[in-house]
Amino acid sequence: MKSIDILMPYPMLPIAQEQLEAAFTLHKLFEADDPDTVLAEIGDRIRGVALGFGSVDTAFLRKIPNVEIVSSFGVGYDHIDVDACLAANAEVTHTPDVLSDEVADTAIGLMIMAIREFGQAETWLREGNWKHKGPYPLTKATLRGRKLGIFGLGRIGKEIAKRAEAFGLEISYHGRSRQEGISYPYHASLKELAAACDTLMVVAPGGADTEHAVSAEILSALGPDGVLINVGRGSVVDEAALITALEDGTILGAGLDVFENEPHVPERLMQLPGVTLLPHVGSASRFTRDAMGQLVVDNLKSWFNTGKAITPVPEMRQK
Ligand code: A2R
Repeated sequence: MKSIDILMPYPMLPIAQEQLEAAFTLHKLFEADDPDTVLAEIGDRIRGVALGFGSVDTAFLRKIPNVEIVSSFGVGYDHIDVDACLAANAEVTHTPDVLSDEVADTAIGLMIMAIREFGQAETWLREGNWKHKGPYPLTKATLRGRKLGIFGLGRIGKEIAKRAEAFGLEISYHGRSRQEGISYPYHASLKELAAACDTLMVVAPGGADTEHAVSAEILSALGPDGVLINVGRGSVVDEAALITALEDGTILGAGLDVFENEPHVPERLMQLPGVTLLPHVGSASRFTRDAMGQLVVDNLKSWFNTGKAITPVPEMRQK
């Protein structure tokens, strides 16, 4: 496969970079002094893209007119214009399943942190308050008796539900349709789900269809004991509406791993005491990130060896 040219626009983990370098002719665009000039020179030869970061749109695809496959790192692919890839006859792959357990662990950890204020309690200890002022105040909220509403009961959502069952939480969900063989109650609208639960877990994908789905109206339906957890995509939540809802007590708290404009987190959000914030670490262990990197490599190798990718995005199966 050494005769096959692969483009890597941004750095990737060693596990991916080293294997791709050994198997293909790898062009590391991020090492070029002038990436545009390099791309103009080699663009026609590129047959595959290993995408760890950055977006893919029509303008980019025009620079690599003979591309056959875009192998993307991560399960979400809202940064890739799939219609443009279909029009360019380019396969798109992602890395589902291998990260589901890790993200579900993060979601549960974040939920408990947000509800029991463990981040704030640790700061209390580190700042010497325990010794000088006494115990950390009792938390307003508890996990006991909580009703968990999952927005996006997919691969990750189901792993979250499995874990939440062990914590004794009552579970229901919303998605575009009721799922067969799932016993958790289904709510036909997100508003109905928010009204029925007090802990809303967002694990739906980003993109135009879900943009700002969690609006002021949804937060109001969630109510004053409500806690919002987001491990899906920042774009799904109207961040300005969320800040207002937290400030005026429309909801109780939030645990966020994803934001609208990463890595920028609004100052007003950071000032709020009842909020737990993580820097998008859902899948970020070496173990899981290596598994994702390996799948990026395996998709490319499979495509060029057999003409089939291992984990194409769903839209590719419909073509
Ligand atoms: O709507 P359904 O029944 O196809 O359920 C999917 C749901 N979903 C949506 N729900 C409401 N409105 C939408 N426009 C919409 N689009 C999708 O989200 C499905 O149950 C769930 C997504 O599950 P999976 O496709 O299995 O994705 P996975 O691996 O759980 O990852 C979810 C997201 C990623 O897209 C990243 O943004 C993040 O978690 O890492």
